[in-house]
Amino acid sequence: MRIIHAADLHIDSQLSGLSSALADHADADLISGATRSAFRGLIDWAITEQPDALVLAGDIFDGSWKHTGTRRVFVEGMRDLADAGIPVVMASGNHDAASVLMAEVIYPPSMHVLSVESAETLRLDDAGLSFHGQGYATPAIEHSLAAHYPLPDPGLVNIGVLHANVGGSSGHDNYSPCTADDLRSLDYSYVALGHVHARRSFLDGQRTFAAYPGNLQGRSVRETGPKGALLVDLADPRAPHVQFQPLDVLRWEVIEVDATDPARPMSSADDVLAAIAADHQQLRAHSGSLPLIVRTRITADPRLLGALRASEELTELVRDVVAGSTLEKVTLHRAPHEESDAPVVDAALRAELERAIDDLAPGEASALLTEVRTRTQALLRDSGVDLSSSTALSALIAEAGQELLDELSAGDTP
Ligand SMILES: [Mn+2]
Repeated sequence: MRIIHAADLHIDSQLSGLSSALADHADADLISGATRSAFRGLIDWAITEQPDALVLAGDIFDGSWKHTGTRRVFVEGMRDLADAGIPVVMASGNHDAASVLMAEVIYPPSMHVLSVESAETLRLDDAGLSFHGQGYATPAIEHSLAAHYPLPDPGLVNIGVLHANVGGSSGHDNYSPCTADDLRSLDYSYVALGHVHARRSFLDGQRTFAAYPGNLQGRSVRETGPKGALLVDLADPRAPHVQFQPLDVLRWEVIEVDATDPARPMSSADDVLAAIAADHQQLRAHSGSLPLIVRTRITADPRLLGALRASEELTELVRDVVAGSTLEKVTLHRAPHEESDAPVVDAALRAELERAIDDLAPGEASALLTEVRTRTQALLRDSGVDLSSSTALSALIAEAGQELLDELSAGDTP
């Protein structure tokens, strides 16, 4: 008895943080179709594996926008699974709550969408499986859905389907909040989770009782490493065996180079480039032929940092040493001072700030641009600061945000 568990497919959502220059990139089609291709990969893999069911734990779609292509691709996948005799059990999440796409699709009868009204039980008697779950009626569910999930069905293998933030994971909206203990006390064999985009298993001793598969395809530099789905073997219902299958069609990675690391001293831009080249080689060795999108994050002392900042061609030089992969961005960071190396900003806050800066740069820049332009026209006329495009403004915002982070992190007292 086996199921495949996937979540957070966000079909047809676009990868973020890639500049418009990528439009002529060799992999442009691959990049724009990545979430869709990964979905197709999931369907093909399921047909090969022949599980007793495919479980989709929410955020299958990115939103309720009307995009006939998305619907067609999804329905084709569902029909192919139906032809292969594989039932699908799915629940909506915050992104596809009461989605137009969900409502208007005519599903094959082997596909089951769990109710958004109340917790529902769906029995696949032939397979000996009982699924319990509830989807999102509205995008923001602030109470715990799991609190109302039913008792396990005696004599069947019980599986929960839940889109929720377990344990208050930061960086994800705190929807349908619950604890790992809440899930364990449901007394199911396995709870198929969705919402948090990083893969994670919840263990009771050696026993996995719940897991997030993570999203199917990384979509930004915050979603790094292999992405895919889980094959859950329930031959022993008290000890599910969970195996990860990568299904991403391209992969995000961050190359971190610390020029102040005593184990790897670097004193020049050339040293830094050599270190990036070596780390990139390592990454390539682990990812086979899969296309990579990389950010390089360079930490250095003020002297070397100054030299790197002064180099107008740094980005191009880095692009050359990571040839074969797509360079998303190069970020520069000042190393903490030795005298006062306790950062002013702790790691969690730093991550929040970095996320805010990343999010602001591409999306919200144009509204901000209009505002800034009107208010600073006279002031900036002779400053050489270019606010004529949202790309230029985005770069400025990212740079300013980075400077702010460096100042806060360095623990520097004037
Ligand atoms: Mn979600």
